[in-house]
Amino acid sequence: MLFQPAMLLGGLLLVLAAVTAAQRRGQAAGGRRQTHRVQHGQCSYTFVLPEPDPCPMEPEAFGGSNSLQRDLPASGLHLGEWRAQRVRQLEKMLENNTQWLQKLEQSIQMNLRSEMAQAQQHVGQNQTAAMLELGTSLVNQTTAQTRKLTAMEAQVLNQTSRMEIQMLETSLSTNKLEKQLLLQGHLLHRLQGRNSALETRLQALETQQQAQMASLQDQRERLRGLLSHQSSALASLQHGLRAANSNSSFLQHQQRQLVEFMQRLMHIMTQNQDQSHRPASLRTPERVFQDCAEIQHSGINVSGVYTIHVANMTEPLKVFCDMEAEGGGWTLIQRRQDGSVNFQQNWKGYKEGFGDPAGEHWLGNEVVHQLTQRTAYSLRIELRDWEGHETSAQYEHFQLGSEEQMYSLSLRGNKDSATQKNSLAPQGTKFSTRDTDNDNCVCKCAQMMSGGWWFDACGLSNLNGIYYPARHHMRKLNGIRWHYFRGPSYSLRATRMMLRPVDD
Ligand SMILES: [Ca+2]
Repeated sequence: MLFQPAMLLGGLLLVLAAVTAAQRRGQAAGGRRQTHRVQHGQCSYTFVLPEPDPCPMEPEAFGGSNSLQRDLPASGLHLGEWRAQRVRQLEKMLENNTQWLQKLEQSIQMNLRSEMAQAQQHVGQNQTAAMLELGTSLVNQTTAQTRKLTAMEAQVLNQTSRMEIQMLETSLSTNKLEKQLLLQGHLLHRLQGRNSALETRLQALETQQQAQMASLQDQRERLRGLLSHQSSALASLQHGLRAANSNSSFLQHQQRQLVEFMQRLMHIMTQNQDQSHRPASLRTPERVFQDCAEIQHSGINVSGVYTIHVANMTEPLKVFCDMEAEGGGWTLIQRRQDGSVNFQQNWKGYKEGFGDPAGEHWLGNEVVHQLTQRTAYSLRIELRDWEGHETSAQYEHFQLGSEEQMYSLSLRGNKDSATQKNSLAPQGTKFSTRDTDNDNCVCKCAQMMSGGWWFDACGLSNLNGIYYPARHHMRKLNGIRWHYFRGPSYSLRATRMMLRPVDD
C-alpha cells in the first residue's frame, strides 16, 4: 500500500516534466493560460497554469543551430541588461513554478491525505475482515482445540479420579495392613513376654525336677533294697501257702471220704434194720438201683440223695430222688433254686454233670442218654416265679441222643399244665454249649443266652441261664426263661427237671 504515494509522486514528476514542456510550448503560443489534466487511476487532476510571455525573437546574427545563441538579446540591447532581464524572467518563472509546485504539493497532500485515509480505512476494513476471518478460523480452531482439550481434560480427570480412588484404596489397605502389623507386633511382644516367663518357669521346674530326680533315685535305691527283702519274704510266704493248700485239699478229700463212708454206713444200717425186722425167708440180697423209681419200688418213699448204678456207666452215681410229686419215683436231672452253682459250663461239664445233687446241679447228658436209651422215660419240669406262682410241664416220652448225635432231643406228648404249648424245644434239637455251637441260628445262642441247652434259634426256653436274684429278674434275655409261663425275658426263681420210666 505504501508504494502507491511513491508511484503518485513519480507520476507528478512526470506531469511536471510534461508541464515544463507544455510551458515551453505555451511560451511559443504566446501569453495565454492553459489547463492541464492528469489522469491517475480513477482520479483526474486538472491544473491551470499561466502562460509565460513569449520569448523575443532570436537575432539573425546569432542564428544557427545553437540554442544559447538564440537566447541572446537582440542586437539592440546590451548583453548585460538582457542577461539581467533573462535572469529576472527566469526568477519569476521559477517563482511561479515554485508557487505552482507548492499548490500542487498542497493539493496532492490533501488528496493524498484523503486517499491515504480511504486507503487506510480500506486497508483497515480488509485487515479487519482478514483479521475477523483469521479470528473466526482461530476461534473455530480454538473451539475445536478447546473441545479436544476438554475431552482430554475429562479423560485426564477420569484417570486422575481413578488413580485417586486407587490411591485411596491402597492407602486404606495400607492402613489396615499397618494396623494388623501393629497388632501382630503387640501380640509378638506379648508372646515374647510370655515365652520369657515360661522359660524362667521351665528353668525353675528343671532345677526342681533335677532335685526331685536325685531324691527319687535315692528312694529307688531304698525301694530296691526293700523289694529284694520283700521278694525273699514273698517266696517264703508262697512256699507256706503251697503247703497250706496241699493240707487243705488233703483235708477236703478226707472230709469227702468220711461223708461217703457215713452214707454207706447209713444205707447198710437201714438195710440191716429192714432185714432184721423181716423173717429170714423174705430177706432179699443187696440190690443195685438203676434210678429213683427202682429205689421207690424197693420201698423207700423218702426224698433225698441216693446212689444208683446206671448201665454202661462205670462209676456209681449220686442222684436226688423225689418220692412225692405225682406219685414220686422221680430222678432229678436239674435243679435251680439259689444261684449257688455256676451254670456257665462248657460241653464237657454238661456231658459229665456238675453241682451238688442235694442242691443245684446238672446230672449230666451222658447219664441221661444212658438212662433214656435203656427204657422209655417221661420228663417232668417244675417252675416257680418270684411272685410265688408255680407251674409244671410234662412230656410223656423223652429221650436224649448220644454224644455223636449232639444229645439231640426226642419229645412226645406235651402236657403243659397251663397252656399245653411246648416251650422246651422242637423235636430233634441238638444240645449247644458256649464252646460247641449246634443251634439253628447263624449266631451262637449259648454265648448270647448263656449256659447249655437245646437251643433252636434261639428257642423259647433256657432253664440253665444266669440266675438273677430278686428285683433283678425282669428284662433278662439270658436268665432262666420259660416262654409260656412268664414270657421271654422273665428270669425264674426255681426249676426242677426229673425223669421217671413211662411204665410207672
Ligand atoms: Ca449257631
